[in-house]
Amino acid sequence: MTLRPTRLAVLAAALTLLLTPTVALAADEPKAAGAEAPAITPTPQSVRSLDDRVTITSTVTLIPGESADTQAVRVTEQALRDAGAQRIVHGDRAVRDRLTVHVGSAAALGALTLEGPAGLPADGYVLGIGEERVVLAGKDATGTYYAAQTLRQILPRRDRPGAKVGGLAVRDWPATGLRGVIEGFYGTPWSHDARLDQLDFYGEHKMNIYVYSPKDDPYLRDKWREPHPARELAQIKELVDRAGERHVDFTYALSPGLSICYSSDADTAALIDKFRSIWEIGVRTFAVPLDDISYTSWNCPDDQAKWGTGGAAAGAAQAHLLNRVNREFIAEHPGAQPLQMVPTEYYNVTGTPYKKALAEQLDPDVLVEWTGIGVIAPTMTVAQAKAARAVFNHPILTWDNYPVNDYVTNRLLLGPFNGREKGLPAELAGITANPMIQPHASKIALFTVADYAWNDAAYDPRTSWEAAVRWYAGDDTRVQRALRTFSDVNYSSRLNLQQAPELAAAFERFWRDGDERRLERVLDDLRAAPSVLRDRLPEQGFIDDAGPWLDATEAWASAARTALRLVGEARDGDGREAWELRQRLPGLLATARSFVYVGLDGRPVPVTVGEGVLDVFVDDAMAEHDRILGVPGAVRAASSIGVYRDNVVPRMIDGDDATFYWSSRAPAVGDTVGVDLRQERELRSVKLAMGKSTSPGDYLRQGVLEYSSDGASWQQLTAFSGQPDVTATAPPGTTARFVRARATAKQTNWLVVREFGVVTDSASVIGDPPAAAGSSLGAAADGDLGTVYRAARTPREGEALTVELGKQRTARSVTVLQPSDTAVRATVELRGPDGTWHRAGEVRGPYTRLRFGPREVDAARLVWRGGVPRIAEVIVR
Ligand code: LOG
Repeated sequence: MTLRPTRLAVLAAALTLLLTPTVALAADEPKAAGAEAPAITPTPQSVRSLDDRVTITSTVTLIPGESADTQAVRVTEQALRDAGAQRIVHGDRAVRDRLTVHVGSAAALGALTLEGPAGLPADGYVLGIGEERVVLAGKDATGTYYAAQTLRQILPRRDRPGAKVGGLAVRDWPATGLRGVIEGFYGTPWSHDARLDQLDFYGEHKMNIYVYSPKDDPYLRDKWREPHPARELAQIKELVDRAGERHVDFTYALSPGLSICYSSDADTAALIDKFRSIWEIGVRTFAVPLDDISYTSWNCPDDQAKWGTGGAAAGAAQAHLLNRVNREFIAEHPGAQPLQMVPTEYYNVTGTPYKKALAEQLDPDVLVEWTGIGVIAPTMTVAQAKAARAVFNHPILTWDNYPVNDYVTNRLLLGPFNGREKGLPAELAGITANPMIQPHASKIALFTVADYAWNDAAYDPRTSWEAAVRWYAGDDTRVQRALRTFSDVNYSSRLNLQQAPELAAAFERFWRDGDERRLERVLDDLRAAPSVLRDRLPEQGFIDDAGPWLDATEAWASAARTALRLVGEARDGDGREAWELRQRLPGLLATARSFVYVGLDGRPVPVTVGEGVLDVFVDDAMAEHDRILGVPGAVRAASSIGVYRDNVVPRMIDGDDATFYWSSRAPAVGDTVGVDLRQERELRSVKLAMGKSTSPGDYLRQGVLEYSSDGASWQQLTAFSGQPDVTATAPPGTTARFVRARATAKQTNWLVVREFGVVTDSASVIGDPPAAAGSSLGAAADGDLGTVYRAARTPREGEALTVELGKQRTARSVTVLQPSDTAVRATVELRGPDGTWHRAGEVRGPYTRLRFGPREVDAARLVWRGGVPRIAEVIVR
């Protein structure tokens, strides 16, 4: 019988740990500047230093005991060699002046007066160091193996004998029985080498289960009846062997739900036969996932005849199949572990006929996998786990959908496991985490999963994440910094809402205190991080995994760095340099957005890093430049709904009817899409073009068009229903800064907006030459530095471009901005109250700023003197 640690014991253990912040290091280990002491991970339940120390002697006697297997011995020997031992001699008694290492012997703890592992849960262990001995004593063979892993982490790294190791007592056990990973995502399955590497990693981090269930391996789902090709089977066998060596239960999962006939003897036999063939290669743990299938339609008429329809029928049919597997296969194979299953309703704890049928009819020893409340559960609580156990009436194994990214393939999820309540592991049969498509990049999050699953009481997401980054980066502090910086911009998920918490804080601080130098260092580090990682990260697989994200990070950092310089120059009054920098931003942003991930379907997906932080900083920097220049800035589009794929919100104001914004769900009452004109303008008309030929139904079925001056109180322009194209004309004199469409009914279709066109008083720019195609006269004075008036031809004698200000104002300057590669010459003139024009100066070069004493003006004009005009903005202030 195993003893579960009481909550109190766990707390006491956590306290012990808090009081011993840096556990166990070589007593004479010179600490490298900035380097952390080697940490035991996952965080052990209790660690106590003993008032003694041992020496790693040149020859070490190793005495294998009752719970030592070859792997525990192998890991121990390697750790001793790495610590400077030159010869390891197996024996059965201690030899004077030599360090003695007992592997798998509880009795040998006696000399250290340490309590043995008998009272610990499975996989627990005691590790004692002192009295010229090291004792590794597992509750079982896995426990001893874990003791060896802990020893490996605490011994120093030396190339000759003599290192002193501080006395130590570790008493350690896991918070839950099963801890590991379910390769259960859609998309490119992990490679064979990546899986082997993962199994090593699990063993080192005391994870003991790997579920082999990639959705896109045809032999596990679509073609579940067919045998694996010989080569693949040989690879599975290699994985099974490796898993065994790492004390990991290799779990073979077969998902027949897409085509199985539950009542068919032949299908049941096919399933069991396949399991049998897998048993032959050494697998002892099996699963039948039935997620992501339809249970409202059967695959054969016999099932309908036997069970009828509905959830209860589906539950009964699934229980029938699973019980047959359980009785005819699992029970018939001594040594088989409990069968696991994923129910079709895996994502909540709502009582339903389906769950009731499973609860009542499925054999009680089958483990039920559950993702928490929601497919990607932001939080998981003890109460929810209790409710899951109650509603399914079975032991619960969580299928935790973190850090899986198959639903956001544009993202890497490098933040910690978070939002899982303390005490949860004790309610569960175990925890399996569904990882990213990228195996190496998954290790940061999985490190934290292992830490939580082993010792939730001591778990702190942020601390664990920092430890994960240090561990993965290795000893080089520069690499540690680079990995931390990179992980920070890939941090957020549904479990960690804040993206780039450290970078966001640095930006916030900059906007508060204006310390450009400090932020410069942060951004320089961010820009350098990808190349530091490429050159020096020990695990190159990460570099392959993260390729496009590394590229994007470098490019975003360059854009942000330029944006920062822009703010600096603008604030220092160097308008010319600021304009020069400003013009580089669109290109830098385009590059930053150009890197793609290509998945199994071959579709390139633009990757994102630091979204909502880096992009917002660049926007804010441009807005600051706008503010200093005195322009309102580009019209902005907004939606209260997310974005489907790369059909981003700005596409509804790009003037291109072929591109569109596509929502990531159906609009609910109150959802809005709209534009911010950035200043109060005279509103003429609104034209909303929704739907598209390939999804004509994706439009707002019922809604209202509204406008507002402050974004808080809104006036209705018109109401609409049942039409994908909506136009409305504003009553004369209407002014607004914000215009939006608001849903007034719930609907099932998603939303496509091709264009959200708002026509404002645009008669403010007149003159010649006319604008070239794709450009407009208005672009010269629309408050948006990103749009350019491009003349269709060379001006004729006397032609001019006139900007009407609409009313008289006191002006002190005119600024004329041209794209840097333009060299048009023009005379700037201002119209005074008497209607006559007065020369203010000449336009020369991309940036012209003419200053004068306060003058009343109501218009400005550029009288062309040579070149083909291209004007980004004329600003009268
Ligand atoms: C799938 C899983 C997928 C995950 C995240 C379960 C039980 N099944 O909605 O294969 O990786 O969501 O996209 C799932 O979670 N279904």
